Amino acid sequence: MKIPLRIDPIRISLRDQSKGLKINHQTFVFHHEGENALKFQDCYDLGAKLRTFRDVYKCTHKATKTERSVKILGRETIDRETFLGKLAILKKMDHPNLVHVFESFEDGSNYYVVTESMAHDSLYDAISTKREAGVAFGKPHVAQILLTLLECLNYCHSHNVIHGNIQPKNILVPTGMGFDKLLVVNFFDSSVSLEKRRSSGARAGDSSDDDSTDGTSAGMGRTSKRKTRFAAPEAGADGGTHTKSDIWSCGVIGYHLLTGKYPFEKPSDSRKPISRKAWKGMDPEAQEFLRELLAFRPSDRPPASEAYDADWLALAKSVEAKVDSAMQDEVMKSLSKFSKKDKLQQAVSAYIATHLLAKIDKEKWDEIYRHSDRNSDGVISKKELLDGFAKAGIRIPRNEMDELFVRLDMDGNGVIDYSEFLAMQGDLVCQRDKLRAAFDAFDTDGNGYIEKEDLQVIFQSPGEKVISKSTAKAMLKSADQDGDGKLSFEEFVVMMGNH
Ligand SMILES: [Ca+2]
Ligand SMILES: [Ca+2]
Ligand SMILES: [Ca+2]
Repeated sequence: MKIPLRIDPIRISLRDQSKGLKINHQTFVFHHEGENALKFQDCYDLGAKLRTFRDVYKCTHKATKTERSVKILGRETIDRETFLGKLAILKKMDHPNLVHVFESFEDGSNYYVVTESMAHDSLYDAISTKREAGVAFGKPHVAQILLTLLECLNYCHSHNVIHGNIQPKNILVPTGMGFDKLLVVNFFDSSVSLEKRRSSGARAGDSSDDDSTDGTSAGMGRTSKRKTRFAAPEAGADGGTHTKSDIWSCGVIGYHLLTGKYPFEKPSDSRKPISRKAWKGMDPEAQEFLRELLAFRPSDRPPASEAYDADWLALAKSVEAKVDSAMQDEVMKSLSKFSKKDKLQQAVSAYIATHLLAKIDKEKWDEIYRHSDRNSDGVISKKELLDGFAKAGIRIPRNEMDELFVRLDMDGNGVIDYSEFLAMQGDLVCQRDKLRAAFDAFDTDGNGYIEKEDLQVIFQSPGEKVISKSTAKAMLKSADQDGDGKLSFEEFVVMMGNH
């Protein structure tokens, strides 16, 4: 018997019917609330609690049998507005080193945030495992961890998000993978959206001459905790509220990984200058780099966009995974030939890229994405794409390039985002088992065909008109080979193969 998947309606504007559908990584991320909404328990089997987190559990998505993680927050621990604010931050993030959110729920007692699986090693466990496997953990690995962290923070900060609680506990490494695949997690406890603070007239925390050390929290319903050893001097017990507080935390992590010690005895000592003794024995290059990150005044610390360029981090190169250049050329070639997909193909590709790929599926593609993102801001610009083409020996006339870029940039925000990049990789998204799961998701009533009515369910935004039957019909038309007005699985596979 088919377990109904019931994708909830897509929250996008349909003013222009199917032409106006903008599909991006948030397209299928729903918040289920209200009496008739799906409940977490309808869709997931709850598993064991994850060791490293207070409130994160394993869970299995019933419909696709995939393993995910869920953070469960009691309603009494966070007010609803705060919860939705944090959720909005998480949903906005689309980066290889950040976990993807699938959906969220609320019921009478809890909030549930379902993400890709977080059942990974903690940073320290990953280091021990590597050591036990005979890998000499040393400066290049520390450099790789810091480089990846800073790149990831550069993405967050350039999207106006402060993590606020960067510490080893909140860094995971998928088993068997390099530190460049680490995941920065736990945005819920501490993250701050600068946009929100700016719009509410609060003082923005990232202005470079703002040396506020009062550590006022942005009123995000935090519970009081003890300040950690990784927290910046200006941070309160609830975390940093300044982009530069994240930078400081990277400095402490680097210091700790290199020396096994902390630059201070007690967290409260971070308000005093670091003693000269603390730097003894560290090589001068590492010292110079870490001293900058650990500058007392936030304005004296470099922003993430500069910090990751530091000479010392070049050490990471020796342990970086080699990008498979043949595969990279292949990816570039397929991008250069990327033809306009219709909305249904785009939607299916986006669904697979965001919902059905595990970290291990994406490993090689992540490397190419990262490699193509020359300035490490987490997105691929037109210029970076051109450079990638040039490297692969592909020449594209300027006017064609503009057209191509419009096709590639599915949501029209002017850059190629991580999920867009993945969705465009036919070899990645068109594996048969993935196609099967996507077909089942789009066949909302489980009758074995994707029909107009299924699309009306899928492409429906709350409060807006359902797409018309004729629009839905038109969306099916090009793939409907036998003309019966609906798509069988085989027709669906052929449609997805046309890339
Ligand atoms: Ca870039
Ligand atoms: Ca885009
Ligand atoms: Ca159907």
